[in-house]
Amino acid sequence: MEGKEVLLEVTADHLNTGLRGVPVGTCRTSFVTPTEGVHYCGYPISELTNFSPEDIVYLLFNKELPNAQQSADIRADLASRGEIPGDLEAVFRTLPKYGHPMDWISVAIHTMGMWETTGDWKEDALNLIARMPRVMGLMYRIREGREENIPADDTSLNMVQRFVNTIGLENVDNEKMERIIATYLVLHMDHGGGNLSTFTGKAIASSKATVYSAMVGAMNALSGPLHGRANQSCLEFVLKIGTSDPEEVEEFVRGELAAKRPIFGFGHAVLRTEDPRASAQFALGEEICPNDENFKIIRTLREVAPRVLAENPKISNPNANVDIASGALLFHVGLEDPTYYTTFFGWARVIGIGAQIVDERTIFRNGKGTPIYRPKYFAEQQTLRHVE
Ligand code: NMX
Ligand code: MLT
Repeated sequence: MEGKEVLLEVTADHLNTGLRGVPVGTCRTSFVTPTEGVHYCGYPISELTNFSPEDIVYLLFNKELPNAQQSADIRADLASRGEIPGDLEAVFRTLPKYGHPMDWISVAIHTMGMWETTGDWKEDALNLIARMPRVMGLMYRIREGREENIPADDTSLNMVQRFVNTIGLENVDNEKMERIIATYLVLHMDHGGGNLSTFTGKAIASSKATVYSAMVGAMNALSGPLHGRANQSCLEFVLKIGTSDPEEVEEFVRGELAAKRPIFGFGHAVLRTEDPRASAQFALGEEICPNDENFKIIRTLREVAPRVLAENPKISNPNANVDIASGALLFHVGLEDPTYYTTFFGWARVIGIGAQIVDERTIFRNGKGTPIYRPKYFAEQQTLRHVE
């Protein structure tokens, strides 16, 4: 986008709205429309759900889907970068086990940045992406106290298999787990330029802090209950509901609203229909676990909650968002503790945010990068005078 075209006349009503609707930049990796949701490099997400996570890494960094050779090359490239350049297991062993997994992930990313930062935006972003499967597996095992006999990282495996190999859960269907996690990653990698974690990461990187520092800030933004941690809360209340009976589910939803608690898994700042990422996960669930108890509950919630939320005209979108179904699917394949769910979101977002940081730092303004972020705030008194 170029030139002096007026994109938005900023009025006092735009203040204190969390920048809703205020354009602040351009994004090369993805955009979100209110009705079709996210598109990665022009492809609606509904067309991408069956691609491998590595192929979508390629897409977000290169803005085109890979051919067979490029697909093999990106897998080999990521595998070659997979080794963590320090003893992360030792660092994890020092962390409080009651600390939230998102905080463990932030510590891991920051520590890896101290061990090795090249200063090249793309190198650092790809290195970090390549190391995340091992980081995730180690974080899980050590925080859960399963510290013995951790298998070596096998970089001949793909990213999802490396995680599944490291976490080493017994009595689970690894193939199903790989399918659920691969789809999860593809659906969650990117969501336009303005979601809070992405925006935060790019804002930090605009000071020319490192990819690692920027990503830690992004993960911290994602860890909030209104953003990424909603997937944890969503399964927590699915477990609390404990029934798929529509009347009881409705009573639960009304009770939460009366207690002024959000109905997690519903609503969105931009979308005005059900999020296609939610629809894709419901379709996957109908295929692999239609009779799972939690899945049955979210199937009922999907029917009941939008109707109840729509009674409040303030709520712009009463429909299901991305977080409604992911927990039930992860639970089904043996990842039963919702406290960890936001880390999967974080793992996926490292990819989209990494690609967006690379674009902002190396492509925009003819390669100079966008300047340091510095929006304008009015003093409250100025605002009041302005409004009068
Ligand atoms: N449950 C209860 N209240 C809601 C909900 C909901 N699901 N959705 C919107 N509202 C309220 C919202 O809190 C706001 O109240 P107030 O004016 O008192 O601040 C009012 O309705 C208008 O909100 P909207 O303009 O419809 O939505 P907004 O853009 O402010 O917020 C969310 C978007 C996603 C933060 C909001 O829908 C929400 O809190 N949903 C539940 C939490 C959730 O599922 N978050 C995950 C979103 C996905 N992600 O990864 O970030
Ligand atoms: C996301 O995927 O980041 C969330 O849906 C939140 C958003 O887009 O604002």
